[in-house]
Amino acid sequence: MRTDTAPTPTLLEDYTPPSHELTSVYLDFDLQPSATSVRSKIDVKRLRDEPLVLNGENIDLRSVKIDGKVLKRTDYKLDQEKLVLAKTPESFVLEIETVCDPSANSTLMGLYVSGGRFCTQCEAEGFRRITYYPDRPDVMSVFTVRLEADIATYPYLLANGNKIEDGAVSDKTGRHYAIWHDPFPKPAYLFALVAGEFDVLEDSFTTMSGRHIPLEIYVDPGNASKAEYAMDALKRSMKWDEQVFGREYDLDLFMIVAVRDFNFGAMENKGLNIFNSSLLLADAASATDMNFERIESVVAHEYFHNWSGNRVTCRDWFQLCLKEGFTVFRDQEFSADQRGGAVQRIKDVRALRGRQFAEDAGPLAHPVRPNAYMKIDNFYTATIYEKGAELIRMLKTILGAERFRAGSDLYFKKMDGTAATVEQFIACFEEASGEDLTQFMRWYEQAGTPKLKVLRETISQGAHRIHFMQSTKPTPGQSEKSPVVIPIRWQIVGDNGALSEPKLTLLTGSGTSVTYPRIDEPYSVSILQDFSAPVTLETDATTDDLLRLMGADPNAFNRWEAGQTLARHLIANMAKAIETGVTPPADTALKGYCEALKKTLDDPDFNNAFKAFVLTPPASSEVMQSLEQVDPIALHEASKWLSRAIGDLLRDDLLDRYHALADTHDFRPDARSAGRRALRNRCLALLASRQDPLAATLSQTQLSESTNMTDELAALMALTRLGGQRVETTMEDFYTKWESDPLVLDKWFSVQAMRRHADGVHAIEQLTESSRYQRNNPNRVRALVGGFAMGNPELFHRIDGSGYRFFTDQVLDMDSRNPQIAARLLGAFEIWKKLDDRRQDMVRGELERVIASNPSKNVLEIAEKTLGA
Ligand code: 0A1
Ligand code: ZN
Repeated sequence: MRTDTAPTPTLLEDYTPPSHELTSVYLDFDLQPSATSVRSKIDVKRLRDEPLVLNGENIDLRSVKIDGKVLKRTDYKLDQEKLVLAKTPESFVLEIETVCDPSANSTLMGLYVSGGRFCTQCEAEGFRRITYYPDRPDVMSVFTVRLEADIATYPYLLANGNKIEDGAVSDKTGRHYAIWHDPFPKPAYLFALVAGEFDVLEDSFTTMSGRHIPLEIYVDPGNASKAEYAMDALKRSMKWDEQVFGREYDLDLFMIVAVRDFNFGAMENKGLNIFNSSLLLADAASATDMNFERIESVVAHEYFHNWSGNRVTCRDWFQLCLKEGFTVFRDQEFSADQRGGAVQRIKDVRALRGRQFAEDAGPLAHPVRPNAYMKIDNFYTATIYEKGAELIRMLKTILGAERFRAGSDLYFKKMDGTAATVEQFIACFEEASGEDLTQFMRWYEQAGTPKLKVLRETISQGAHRIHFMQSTKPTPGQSEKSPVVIPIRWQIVGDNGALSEPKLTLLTGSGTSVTYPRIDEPYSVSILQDFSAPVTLETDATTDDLLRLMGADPNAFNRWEAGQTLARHLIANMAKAIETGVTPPADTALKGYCEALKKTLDDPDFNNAFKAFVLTPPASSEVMQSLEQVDPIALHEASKWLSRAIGDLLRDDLLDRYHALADTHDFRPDARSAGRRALRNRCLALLASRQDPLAATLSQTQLSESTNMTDELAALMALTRLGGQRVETTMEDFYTKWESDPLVLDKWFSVQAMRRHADGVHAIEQLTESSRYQRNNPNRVRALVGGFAMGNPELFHRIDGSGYRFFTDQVLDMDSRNPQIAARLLGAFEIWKKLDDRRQDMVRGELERVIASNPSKNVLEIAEKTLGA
């Protein structure tokens, strides 16, 4: 919605409790694609003598009644955003009738139509597009919902809770209805309905107290077998939450529905999770191992929300991390148990560094619990989710597993059925553990990634001291920073492994030091093992230290980390050399680095998934964070240079390994098989980076012979990296082969977005205009426009500005239909202050153009903040 008045932010300090309580809500939907009528009947109790404010957007109000009496237009105030009843009785029945147009709803918030089916998305503020309602998470109520629709087009009618009745509508031919009741009080953002034709995959789970729960996954007709992996992941999640957190499922039925048009990944609506089909459907032929892995973790995430989010919800949206940080932590722990701790930690830290650290160091930095926002949709960020999860992880590290579990048990017991705050959450851990967590709260309040500086000093008789120091740079709106509590896990490591037990030091002030006795052999210190805190590290470690840790650190995560640190230095140095036009000196560190890679590759103690990560240097976007300002193309060249150098120095090993890891049995999506494919395809990618002719042959063969999407896509990407005339026909062949599978076509669009094109940005522009593109479908837009901005530095950062211009045009085009997605895309400019001056000027121009175009509130907030206006 466009607004001419300056929008005002919502502030945490302005929070006031609800003025009215809704004891029960009855909703009656007459579902018609272009005019759905919604009648609500709500039992209301006044808590304070204040007006009742009901939010509403883009809906037609037909009538309002109090205790059966129709209100006159002068009895209430109505504007574009709310309906206000100034005076209400102490307790009364409120009835409201509205009409909305789901078929014209391109925002995908509220009630909309996707693939001819009705579905909803109400978090965070979508329910107000369905009916007038106090659309805030601390207003919880018991919902009963009646759905009515054509039986032929909409054979399934689903809503939250348990179905209590269904049948034909007696006086209307061809219409049927269903009534659903959810006994657990919930806020409106957890409401959901779905109506349409589906295939259903059915299974069941018996809970720890012996309750039999039918499980149903609803998918497009013909896709049921593609939901089998999700079903398996769901059952494993249900079991895991019982065993690890003591949480049992509560309703009589659990349903998941897959939809193709969805703004986010998935949504935890009570008893009726709705998923973006890309995070639910998978089979060997059409989905990659990464897809399987994501499905497993998102199915778990949404299921875990049933307790951390639904049974205990958030008082207001400033507390979003309460459910998201905690639930991400829970899904990470689940994945670690399913797939191996070290590898999972590497994945999580890569994601954190890639997205959250960039956010925390840029113009959009905000605390894990922010204190102001324009559009809450813009705050579903890596900081709230991923940094939020790191805070919970630190809490567990500080308290230890047992006291952490006791705190979690207490939280669920004490806060069940309420809308809670971060303070209440932390208080439960304090009560259960006896620890004072006052200082820990700073992690929630302070934005920015703390820097941990570590220096070694030799003291008397060869003994050593390590100094740990912390500092955090100012972030927008927060110039002063106080020390946070940083748990640092460290250990002394010699050439043959551990020389001490791992220790945990808590840094609470700006600095502290620890001492350790003389050691009579060369050694290094492994710091921040398993990434014990979300900080950046600055140490005095030399190349020799990093090489020693790469080869001997008993902490697998830190072995990987040492390699990443070394690679970051190599890439940054090369980028500087390219930028300034000087030839870099022959680097002995490079040789040592590659030898260490080879040693890991040959080490039988490590699994293939781990080896694949060790052989993957950090992305240039990550290296960018450690630099002040850089020419992004030079940085990209430097990153390619390192992959090429690894390919050159390890060519024979990579080739041998590629052949040795060939598949011998049918596809299995388990972690071990996926690790094998990951390492094999990593070898292929490194060979392709050196333009090895053999890599072309291997990729061609792999492309034509593979029976799974992981190998097929890896081969396709290797071929696009190798370039040459055959790329165009290969891409076309792939398209034709997968023409009827939109999820695979999204992959095709991503490859197109990220590859080199002879005619530059124009090629991407043409793709947006082709009939193959679907500009209303978020997955497709993310694949092409998002893939271009985040994954094609050569074109996006073109010095003629054509990449930035094209991208901005696409954001503005999207904004006219779906502001949430447009605002999210625009986040790609958050790194602009790291770019060279010339590019900064161009990005500034684009951001100013966005602001001048009268964009949505979502886009305006991101553009202004990015610009620093
Ligand atoms: N709560 C969901 C995802 C979600 C994210 C953003 C939304 O609106 C702005 C809505 C839902 C989850 O964490 O899975
Ligand atoms: Zn979530």
